[in-house]
Amino acid sequence: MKLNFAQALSLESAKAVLFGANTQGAGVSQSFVGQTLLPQFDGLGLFSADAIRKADNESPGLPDNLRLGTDLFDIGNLDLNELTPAQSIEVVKQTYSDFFSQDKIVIGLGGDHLIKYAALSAVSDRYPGCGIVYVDAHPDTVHSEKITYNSILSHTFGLPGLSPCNTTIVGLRQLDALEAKGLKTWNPHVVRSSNFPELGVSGVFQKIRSQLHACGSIYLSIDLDGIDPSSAPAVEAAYPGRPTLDDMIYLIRSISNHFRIIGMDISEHLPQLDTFKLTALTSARILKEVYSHI
Ligand SMILES: [Mn+2]
Repeated sequence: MKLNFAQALSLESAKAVLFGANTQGAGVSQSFVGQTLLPQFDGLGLFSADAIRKADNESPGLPDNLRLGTDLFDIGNLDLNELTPAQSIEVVKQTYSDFFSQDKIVIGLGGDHLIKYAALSAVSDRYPGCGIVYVDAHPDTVHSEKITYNSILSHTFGLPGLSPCNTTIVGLRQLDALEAKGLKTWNPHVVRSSNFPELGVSGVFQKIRSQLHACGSIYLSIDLDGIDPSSAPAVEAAYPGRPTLDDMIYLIRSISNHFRIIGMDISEHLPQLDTFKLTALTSARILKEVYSHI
C-alpha cells in the first residue's frame, strides 16, 4: 500500500522519502496490552504503516501550509519477515543511511521501538552532533544490555554522534523508579507534559530552542504514547497529557523555522485499538506537517 498524498514522480526527484518498517522485538510494558495483541498482528500480517496510509487515503487532508505531496515518495514497506530483531535493526538502519547519503529527508513508520534505535544509529553516523526531539510519555532511560522499549535512549547515548545534552524528551509524564534513576544518570533535557499549561506551547518551543541551541539539525522521534490520548489513543501504554496534535503541529512548524529537520520516525501504533482511526490520522498528519516544511 502507498500513501496517496505522496505524489513525487520518482524516488530520485523526491526531496523526502517515506517507508514502513514493522519492527517487533523491543518487548512490551507492564500494561500487557501489546502482549495480548501481538499474535493478532502476526495473524493479520498487518503493517501499522499500512493502517496509517489507509486512514489518510480514506480521509485525506493537506498540511496547514497547503503544500502538496509532490516532493514526497513512498517506497512501501521493508520486508522484515523472518529477521531477528538485530537483523531488522540493521536493515532499517541501512535504509535510513542510504537515503541520508542521498540528502533526502527520511520518514519511517514503525513498528515498535526498534525503529527508533535503528534510525538514531544512522543519524549518529551521518549527522554527528544532531539534536534529538524525542516525544514520549516515558524517558526510555533504563540501563539494560538488551535493546528494549524502555532502554532505547540509554543505548542511543552510547552512540558516538549523539548525546543527552543534544536531546530533549517532550511530553514526559510517567516514570517508574528504574527509569527515574536512568534519567538522573543520563540527564537529557526534558519538557514535561505539565510544562505545556505552565509555559504555553510557544514557551515550550522557546525552551526546546534554548536546550538544543548548539544543534543545526534535528531528528524527530515520536512514540505515539507521548501524544495526548485524545489525539492518539491506540497505543499500549496510554497516559493522559500533552502535547496534543495541535501542539505538535505548532512545534514542528517552529522547529522547522529555526532548525533543519533531517528525518523522523513514528512508532507504537496498535491498529486493533484504533477504533475511530484517530491515532492513524494523527500519525499521518504529523508526517505531512514535517514534510511540508522541507
Ligand atoms: Mn513511551
